Amino acid sequence: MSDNPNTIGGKSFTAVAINCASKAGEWIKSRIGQFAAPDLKFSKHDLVTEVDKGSERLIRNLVATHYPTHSFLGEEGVEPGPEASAQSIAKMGGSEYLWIVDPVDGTTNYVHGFPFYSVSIALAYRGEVIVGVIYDPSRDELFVAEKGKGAYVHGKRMQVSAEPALAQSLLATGFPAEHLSALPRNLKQTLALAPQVRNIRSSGSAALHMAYVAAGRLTGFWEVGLNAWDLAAGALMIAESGGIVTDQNGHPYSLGVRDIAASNGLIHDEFLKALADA
Ligand code: 2AM
Ligand code: CA
Repeated sequence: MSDNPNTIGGKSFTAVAINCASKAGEWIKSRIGQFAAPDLKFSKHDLVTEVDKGSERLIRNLVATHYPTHSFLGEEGVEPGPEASAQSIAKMGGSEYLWIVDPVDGTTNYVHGFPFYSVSIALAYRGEVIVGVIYDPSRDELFVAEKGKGAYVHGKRMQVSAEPALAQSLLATGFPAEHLSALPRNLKQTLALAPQVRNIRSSGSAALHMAYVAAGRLTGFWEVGLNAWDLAAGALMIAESGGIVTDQNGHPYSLGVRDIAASNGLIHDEFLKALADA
């Protein structure tokens, strides 16, 4: 191992994460035409699962080539459902080095050809995120954050937005797939927040929404029932861009957080209160 804890064999963790995200992103994009076939409707799930799985395999293999001893948590390696997701984080969150990967964040968009999806890759050291990379292949935008070193898009330092209050805010959310408790909660929150803010977007990729908060394009983002692979990279990015990321009770972000509230910091108290009052 080299003297610098961020490098093994000369290649930095961040360089490997960037390489993985851009390779996977280009590959996903190259496959998009294949879903325009008429059999889309009947085999949608399988086809998408194949792309998701292929992207995850690519990233997993690349990470293992550089860091064979590191742990790996990918969305496609975990059984569906909140219990399995929470368990996997509880089990793996304490690993020395843990790569946390969403090989396609925004799968529904991807299937429909709506160009808002991403590859999200985080590296945690003993439970703390130290590298976060989110790649948007549709716009060829790469968002990169390193713990203590800032966050960048197109090599330019990111900074959260300056809106001082909800009244000036552009927020984003996601409508949860779980319709018994998460969706009704989100809808109540949306109903409560909509009249208080400039507007609300729901663009379908939690990771990209997080990157947009870091870049100052959104004032804040909230969602119910997400997983570490949707959030870990973006959470570091927002923190390194001067924003705040907590759960919806105001506890600081950690890998187990599922109900997220992220903002430029200036609106955070007001944002949390509005969510709690909903
Ligand atoms: P995905 O595309 O990787 O599944 C959209 O609101 C966000 O919610 C996306 O980031 C999406 O990630 C995530 N998402 C979609 N279905 C989900 C589910 N069943 N449980 C948790 N998150 C989900
Ligand atoms: Ca996914």
